[in-house]
Amino acid sequence: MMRRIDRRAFVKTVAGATALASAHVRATSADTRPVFLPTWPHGKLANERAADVILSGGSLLDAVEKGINVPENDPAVMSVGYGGLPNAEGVVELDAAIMDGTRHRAGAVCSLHNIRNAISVARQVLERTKHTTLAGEGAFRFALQTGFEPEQLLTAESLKRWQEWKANPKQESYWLKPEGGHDTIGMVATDGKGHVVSGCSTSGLEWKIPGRVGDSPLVGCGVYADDNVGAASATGNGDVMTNYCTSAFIVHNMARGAAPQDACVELIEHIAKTDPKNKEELICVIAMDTSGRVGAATMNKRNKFQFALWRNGESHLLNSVAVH
Ligand code: SD4
Repeated sequence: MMRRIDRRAFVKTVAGATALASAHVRATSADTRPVFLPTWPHGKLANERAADVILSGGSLLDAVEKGINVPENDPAVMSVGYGGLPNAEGVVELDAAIMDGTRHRAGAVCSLHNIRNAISVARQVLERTKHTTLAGEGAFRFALQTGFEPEQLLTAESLKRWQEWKANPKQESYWLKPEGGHDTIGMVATDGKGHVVSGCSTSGLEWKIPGRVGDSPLVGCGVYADDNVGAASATGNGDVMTNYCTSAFIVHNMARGAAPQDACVELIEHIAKTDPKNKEELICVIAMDTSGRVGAATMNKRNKFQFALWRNGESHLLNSVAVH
């Protein structure tokens, strides 16, 4: 086994990532245990919660939902749930989706306000309605009907940041050009028995035009899961990624035989090829097949992308391969 420091440097290369993926093939071919793979460093705490849920008898959907609730509840994570940075009018609008690979069905909410656990509202859409996606006021009223408590999602810190942005005469806005930080949580997971789930939750791009919906709550973009193949999720500039149906693209690549790592890299290369300007964008994806092999890729070295891998009780924060 490589020491962790060597391993992290190693996976920065395509060769390293490919070898890492192969190692996961070997590690999981006889494995019937769960695997969780969320985006960004806050994914580590999400993994701990997800693992607790599944190891104490909860379903994989429960585990992914409860795992994603962790950054949603954490005001220090300023792109998800409570404390997420607001839109241009100072209103926090959340997007989330969860997809069940067994039923090939998702639940999703877009532009949800005043409810912190958007992924849990998305889960209720999946479990209690014949719809897939609810948006805006309808999503909010549905959340109230299904027992969620309304609350102010702005914290003192996120309000201050919005006021500073508003007061800045040189403020960047989406009428001009996208800009900003990211830390959406996307999570793909398997129960180790061939079942996969994909979940994603975000407050979207800060200072977005009110009503803007990103990739995260869109089936095939922020989430995709199919128990015949695997699952994928995404984080980064959703205004670009939505145009590529990122998660469906990756899962369809895997269906044609690509390993999760190769499927992620192929998607990134496709995005760069169709428009070379996209090489500058933050575009990050994660994937897992039904045997627990994993993949992750980001567009460029400028934007470092980390993901948290939980397997066999061990959790590691790993650096994704940068394709360009
Ligand atoms: C969006 N993809 O709304 C999300 C933002 C994100 O890390 O992933 N940030 O475009």
